[in-house]
Amino acid sequence: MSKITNVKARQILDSRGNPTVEVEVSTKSFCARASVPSGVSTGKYEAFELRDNSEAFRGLGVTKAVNNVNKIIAKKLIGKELPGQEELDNFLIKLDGTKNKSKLGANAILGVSMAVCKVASREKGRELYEHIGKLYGTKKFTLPIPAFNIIEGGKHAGNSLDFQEFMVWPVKCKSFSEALQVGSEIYQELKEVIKKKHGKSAINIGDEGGFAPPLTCYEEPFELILDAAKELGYENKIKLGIDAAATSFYRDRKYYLEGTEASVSDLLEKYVEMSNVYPLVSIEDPFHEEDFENFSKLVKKAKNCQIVGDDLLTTNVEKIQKAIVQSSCNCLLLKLNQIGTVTEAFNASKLVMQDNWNVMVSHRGGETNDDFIADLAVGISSEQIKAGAPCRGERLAKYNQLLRIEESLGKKAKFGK
Ligand code: 2PG
Ligand code: MG
Repeated sequence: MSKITNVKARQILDSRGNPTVEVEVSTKSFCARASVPSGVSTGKYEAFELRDNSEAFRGLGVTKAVNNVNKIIAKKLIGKELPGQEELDNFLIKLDGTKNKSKLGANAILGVSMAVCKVASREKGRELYEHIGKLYGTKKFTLPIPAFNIIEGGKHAGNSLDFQEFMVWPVKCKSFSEALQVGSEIYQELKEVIKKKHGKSAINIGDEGGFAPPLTCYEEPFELILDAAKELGYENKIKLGIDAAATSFYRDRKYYLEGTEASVSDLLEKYVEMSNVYPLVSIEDPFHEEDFENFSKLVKKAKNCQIVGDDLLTTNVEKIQKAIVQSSCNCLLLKLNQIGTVTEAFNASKLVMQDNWNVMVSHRGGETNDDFIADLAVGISSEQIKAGAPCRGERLAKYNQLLRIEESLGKKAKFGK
C-alpha cells in the first residue's frame, strides 16, 4: 500500500442548499473525494453533526468540521501508510474520544472514512462495491430493490401529510434496471394523475424529488400511486412502503394525526388496517424514536410487512441489540452518517443480518452527488435501498451508479431477494 500524501476538506452545499463537508484523500497515484449527507428529520441518538452556530449560513456552516479535518486529522494521516478501513476508523474514533463524535464532528470523521475507503479501492484496482465486499466478507453481490419515495409529507414537504414518505416498490422485476424503469414510468404517470386531480401547482416536489401535493389523509397518496400504476398496467408489479417518521407527529407524549390526537392503539390499528387494505410491505418508524415496545407489537400484528427501524436504531449497535432482544423490528435502515464511520455501519449491518433481519441502505434528506451508498448496498448485499424519487441529480446519482454496477457484474448480477 502507498502513503497518504494529502487529506483536504472543504465546505460545499448540499441538495437543500445547506453547507456540508467534502473530503479528498490522496496517495501518490490516486485521489478520492467523498461528501457527507445530512438528515432533515434526524433521530435524537444520531452521531453529532458539527455545525458552526455562527452568523454565516444562519448557523449551519461547517467550517469547524472542515478545520478539524484539515488541521487535526490530516496532520495525523499525511505521510502514513494508507491504513486498513477498520484501523483507520478505530483511530478516528479514538482521536475524537467522545461517545457521539461531538469533538471532531461525525461529519468530519465520516468524510475521511468514506474518502479513504474510496482511495483504497483504487489502490487495489477494484470497483468500490468489490472493495466493500472484500472488507465485509460478501460472497455474492446482489443489486438492491429500490424503494422510490414518490409522494412526500412530514418534515420533507410543505403540505399537511403527516407521514414523511410514500414509497413504491417495483416487484416481480428481473433486474435492477427493469425496476428503475418501472419506478420512473410510475413517477412520470403519477405527475399526470396528480395534475388532473389537484391542478398544476400540486406537482411541486419535496426534498427527495417526490411530489408534495396538498393532501391531508394517508389514503390519498396510496390511491394516487395505485391509479398511476393501473394506468400503466403495473398494478401487479408494485408494492407500497411508508416512512411514518412518527417522532415528527409525536408531541407531549401524544401522537397527532390528521389534525386529531391519536392514541397508541389507534395508530397501531391504523397500520394494521393499512396493511390489510393496501399492498403495503414496509413500514418505517411507525412509533416515536424510543418506543421499542410498540414497535414489537406491530411486528407481531402486521405479519405481511417488514418493520423498519430508522430513528429508533440510528445505525447504532447498542440500540440494535435492544431491538433484537425485544423483536422491535425486522429491518435496519442503514445510514452512514447516523453513526459516523464505514466500519461501524458494517458492524450494525452484520449484527442484524446474523439475526435474519433485512437491511435497507438509505440516503438522507440533504444529499450530494456522492454515490457511495450505491456501492455500499451492493458491497454488503443489502438487497434493499432507498434513495428518493427517480428525479433530481443527487437522487439519481445513486440509481445511475447501480445501473453501472449492474452492467459491470453482467450475468453474475443477482437482484433483490
Ligand atoms: C428518513 C430520511 C431519508 P432524513 O427519515 O428515512 O429519507 O430522512 O434524512 O430527513 O432523516
Ligand atoms: Mg426514516
